[in-house]
Amino acid sequence: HNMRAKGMGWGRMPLFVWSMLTYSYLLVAALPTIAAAATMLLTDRHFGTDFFDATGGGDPVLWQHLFWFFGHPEVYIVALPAFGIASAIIPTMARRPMIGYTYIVLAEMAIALIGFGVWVHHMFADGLPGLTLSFFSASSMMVVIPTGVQVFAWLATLVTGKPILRTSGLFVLGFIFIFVIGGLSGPMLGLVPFDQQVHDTYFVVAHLHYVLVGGSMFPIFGAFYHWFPKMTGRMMSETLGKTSFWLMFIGFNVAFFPQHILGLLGMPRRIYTYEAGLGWEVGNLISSIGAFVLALGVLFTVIAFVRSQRSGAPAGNDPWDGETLEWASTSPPPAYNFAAIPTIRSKEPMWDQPELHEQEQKPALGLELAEGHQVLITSVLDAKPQAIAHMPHANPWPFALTMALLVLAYAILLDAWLLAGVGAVGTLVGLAGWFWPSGETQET
Ligand code: HEM
Ligand SMILES: [Cu+2]
Repeated sequence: HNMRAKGMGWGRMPLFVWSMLTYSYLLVAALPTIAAAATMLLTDRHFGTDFFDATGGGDPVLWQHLFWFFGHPEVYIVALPAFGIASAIIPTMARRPMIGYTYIVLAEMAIALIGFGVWVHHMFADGLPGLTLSFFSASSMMVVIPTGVQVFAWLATLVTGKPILRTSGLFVLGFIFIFVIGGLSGPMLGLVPFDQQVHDTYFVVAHLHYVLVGGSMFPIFGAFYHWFPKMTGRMMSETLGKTSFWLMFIGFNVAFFPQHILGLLGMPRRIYTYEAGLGWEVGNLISSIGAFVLALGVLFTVIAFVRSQRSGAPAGNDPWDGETLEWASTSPPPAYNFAAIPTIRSKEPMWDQPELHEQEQKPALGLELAEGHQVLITSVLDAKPQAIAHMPHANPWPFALTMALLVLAYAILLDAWLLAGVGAVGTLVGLAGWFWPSGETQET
């Protein structure tokens, strides 16, 4: 709120930023549950508590509740940023503003909210009371509405625009296609009698790959092609990119569509090998072939990446004629992004404010950002520039902290108490180092 450009308000925020905002709240609300559950599991395993152990009066179903109370919101934590990526690429690709901006924002918030009320659909085969199942079946169906709103807004924007099909756009179209199929198997699983038949079969594996790979991996590849020129200043090869897309798209569907059928034929998941002669051989063979094609597709993107690093054409500030502000700065942008933060008067500033295409902007109130990690601090209500803050530089402490935590967690798992002590001390040192006042962060 106090670090924004003048004129930047709720109604002008890029949809990608909206999705990241919604995602952040979801993350903060969902993670404590899994942290608590994991700690309880740890004390069950090592310190003799019985939270989840029926022999000591605990309840394993409690574990499932806690896990899925985190787990279902988590699938939207994965999906929301990807929805935001799609909403960022689609207007640039369709050459027109997004249709239903407000509805997309509201839909994402609705998804985040409803997402907290559906977790029991992962426990339909537990033998819970019928009324419970009906409630969670109904709430699961509700998610379809805001998800549909988004899909139709994207499609309407594409249909009424003049789309230019680049690699990033192909990945977004692939995302919509695959995600919609996953969005169809989801509500099927939300039907209690159907789910009790296919729970823990490959039908669920097919569903989760359609929604997660389609809903997250494809948009992330699209984002990579869209923003790579901005991040590095070099273009990626469209030929390699499009080849990569088609191999990935075909490979993905060949790999995962047959798993729907395998699931309906009763093939259970979470087993590493199966007896021959159960009728699942052909489906699995096709699936394996698809997996290799998918991997080959990914390889093409790796090649495109390496080649572009070495010899990609210069990208310039705005290779796609994009509508949002990042295309006004150089590629790659300086650490402080803009020497003078521009004033925003539109949802698509780069299309509506020709002055943004000129190199030099006048600094507001003589506050010019010039070097390193500087940001402009503005007043909360009307974004008046007030001060320049110097943000800390990148340092190794957060990484050191994570490594120490990793050692600590594994040491406890393995009952290696000496190592656990080392990990604990390392964690404390990491925390102290990270938060030690460095004198770098200051306002002028
Ligand atoms: C209307 C939309 C959706 C509905 C009604 C739905 C419903 C379900 C149900 C009932 C299951 C449990 C199946 C079982 O184990 O028997 C399931 C599993 C799963 N869903 Fe969805 N789903 C939807 C959308 C999504 C989305 C958008 C994502 C991710 C972005 C997702 C990710 C998953 C995952 C990862 C699993 C597997 C969890 C496991 O390991 O058991 N679903 N879904
Ligand atoms: Cu779920």
